[in-house]
Amino acid sequence: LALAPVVAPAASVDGFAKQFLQNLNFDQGVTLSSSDVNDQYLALAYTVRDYLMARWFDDRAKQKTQQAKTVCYLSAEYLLGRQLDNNLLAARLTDIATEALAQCGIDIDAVRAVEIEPGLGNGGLGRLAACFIDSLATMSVPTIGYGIRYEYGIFRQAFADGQQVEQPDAWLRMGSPWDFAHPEAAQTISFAGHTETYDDEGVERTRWVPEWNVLAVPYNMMVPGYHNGRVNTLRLWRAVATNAFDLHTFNSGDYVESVRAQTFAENISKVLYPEDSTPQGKELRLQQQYFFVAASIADFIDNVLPDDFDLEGLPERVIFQLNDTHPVIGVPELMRVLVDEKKLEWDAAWAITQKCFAYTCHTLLPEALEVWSVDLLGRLLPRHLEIIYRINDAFLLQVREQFGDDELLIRNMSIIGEHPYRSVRMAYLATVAGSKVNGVAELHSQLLRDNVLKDFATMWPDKFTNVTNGVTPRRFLRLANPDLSALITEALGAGWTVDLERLRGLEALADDADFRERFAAVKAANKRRLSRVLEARGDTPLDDGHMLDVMIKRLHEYKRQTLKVLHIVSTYEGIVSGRLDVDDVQARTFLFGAKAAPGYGMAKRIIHLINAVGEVVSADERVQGKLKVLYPANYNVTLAESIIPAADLSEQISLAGKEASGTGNMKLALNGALTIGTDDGANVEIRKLVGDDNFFLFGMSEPEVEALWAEGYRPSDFYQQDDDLRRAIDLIASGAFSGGDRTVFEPLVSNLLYDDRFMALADFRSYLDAQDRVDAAYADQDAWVRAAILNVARSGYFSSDRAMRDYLDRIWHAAPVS
Ligand code: 26V
Repeated sequence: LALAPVVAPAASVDGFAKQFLQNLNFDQGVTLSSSDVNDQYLALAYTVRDYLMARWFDDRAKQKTQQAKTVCYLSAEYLLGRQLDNNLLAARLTDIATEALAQCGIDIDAVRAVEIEPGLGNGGLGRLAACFIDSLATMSVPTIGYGIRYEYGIFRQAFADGQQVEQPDAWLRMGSPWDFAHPEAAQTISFAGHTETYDDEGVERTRWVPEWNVLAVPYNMMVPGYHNGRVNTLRLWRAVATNAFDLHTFNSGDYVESVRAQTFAENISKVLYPEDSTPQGKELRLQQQYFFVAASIADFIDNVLPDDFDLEGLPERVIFQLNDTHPVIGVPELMRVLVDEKKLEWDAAWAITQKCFAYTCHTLLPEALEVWSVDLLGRLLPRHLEIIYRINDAFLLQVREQFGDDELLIRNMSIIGEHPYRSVRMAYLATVAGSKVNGVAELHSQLLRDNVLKDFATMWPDKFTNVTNGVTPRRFLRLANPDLSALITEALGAGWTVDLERLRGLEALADDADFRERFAAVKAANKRRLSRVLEARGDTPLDDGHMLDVMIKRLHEYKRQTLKVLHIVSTYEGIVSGRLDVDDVQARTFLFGAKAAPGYGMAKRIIHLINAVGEVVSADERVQGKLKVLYPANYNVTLAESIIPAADLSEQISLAGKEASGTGNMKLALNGALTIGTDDGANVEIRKLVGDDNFFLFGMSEPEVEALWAEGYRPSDFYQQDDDLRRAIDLIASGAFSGGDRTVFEPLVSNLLYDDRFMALADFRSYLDAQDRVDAAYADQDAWVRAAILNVARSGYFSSDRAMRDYLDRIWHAAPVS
């Protein structure tokens, strides 16, 4: 009996209903009539799981026996979004489940709505990881996503008087049906202590004598491929104390002290990105990173590889992809495992390690490049610091061999920085150790080679490559935009979901008036759907006939939400001063979605400004309802799925050279929004593909930005020389949006006038001109819809399936298994 294969329940409405009711009774412990919607959600999730389970067992068993190379994606973030719909779709169960629940008298939409999304990421980087594991499963590539099971994900954002307040994201509160805890497979992860040498049968070796341990308990989640029966694994680690509870102390009455160890250990996976401005915060962050990476490497070697595997062969069996620098401590960790534990020679271990890692860089901002103080790293991971020093010594020797004794170059390239304090530069460590280093869009990869990692690119030109980001068409087109999906399928057949270049077939239809009409009807329906979603959240619904102009992304100065605000204020000022005839103004709704880092003061002021401007502009009768500003709180993946299909205009307005790629830009173009954007990140590639006629380009190019910096940028000059700009800024400064109080936005205004690191004022005129072109284009609805269709037709390149093929061919040298 133990050998009997696990079989999925019958894939019929009756089979599904039976399984669902069983799960409701025996797992949730309720009857249908006594169940509430959360019981129903959980039972439905269990049922979907039941269908996927047999395939999951199968794929995991094969992983051990097959010789295939496994992609281990190491990421501190996975911004998964809701799971139910995605998994129903992957398993072809959507219709069956809908019907089965209807037979039980349950509306599946109501059940869908109660799912709390796991927000285990901050933004683009975390969502990218989620898109990648979806594509890898859909392409049947053996993959394990490794990360952290944060108890609290990205904070919930609320507004109080227009200002952001953060609330904890207790996403596990109502149960977590999609993951499976395996406490029996826990790894012990060590910290601190010291190192010592010892004699190992005549060989001098080093060992680490740690001071304390925690347990890393794996939680497995299914990652089903789309319609291919493959189920990969996302393995997230939770920290648990080794000896949680001190009974003796408890009995003596010190209840707090008795659970101290538990609290301390469990803090490691407590919350996503805890504030890292304090030393304690920094230390916790490094603990998190080492915790999940060490657990993942040990797990792969102990549990995924066959027993007695010869580690010389490791590079044929695994690639550890480093999603930014967060997992880079895995490099010295693998060295430690190979040298100290498995007793390989240093050089052999280093040869293996270099082949097993590849590194993706996701930023160009110097302040976002991670460094760890030698002091902290040496205290928390003393053996790893020694290993890093040794890697660096060998590396710098190599630099001297190749470039001579150029001390300045040595100092610039050293993995150890000296100023303002001795630190380990994690991006450099990753670059030295990785077999490949990639940026995430063409421009970004070029700037990495030319600036950030220039000397490394000179040393190892072949190490550097580009893989332009992508997004999963399953979640961001098929699921988020069912009506457009149906229209596309009707026109092109169903294959586009896994072969997005097929969207090219829509180009011909852009000239078909009947198709344009149907496409426009879909957009209108999506706006009505978004409007209902907003209303249900307690937000303002949309007005009919408005262009929907969206800026949805994290709040950061380099992304320039302020530039968007200046456009709104300028238009508003034009109307109220009478210089603009309100009848000539295109009705627009400006929709923002953005969270600011809790400790990022300026970003929070910008949120306050958006809300303040929105309140005044939306309500002013002189505007006659022509301009509306909406800022629904707590923008997340779920809300994005409603906004993106409804959008007309996509704001991608970062200062050129600052946005590594962007992925929201891709999702919006794919759903038929036209982009107004700078030549930055993947915008460059979007514009090339969709064509200049279907994209509103503005602003300085990256070389122009450099030139203006070199010449000396004085934002106040732009303020003086541009009447519209001056009037917009003066209006903000006057207190018009702060009840007459001029102090509220004063820091923001002086920052713009005297600092403006991201050159909003320099690009203002060009931006306004581009917005005029947008208005003119929107006035010709037929031409606009044509351009929107062409955006969809030409965005197939931005599928994360294509991105995965690029990684497989050029970086991982791995392949799908049949
Ligand atoms: C982090 C920090 C932390 C310190 C303060 C400033 C700052 C600024 C940015 C970041 C983000 C770094 C990593 C990241 O999330 N990059 C994003 O990755 C996306 C996926 O590749 C890409 O589309 C975005 O353009 C990029 O910002």
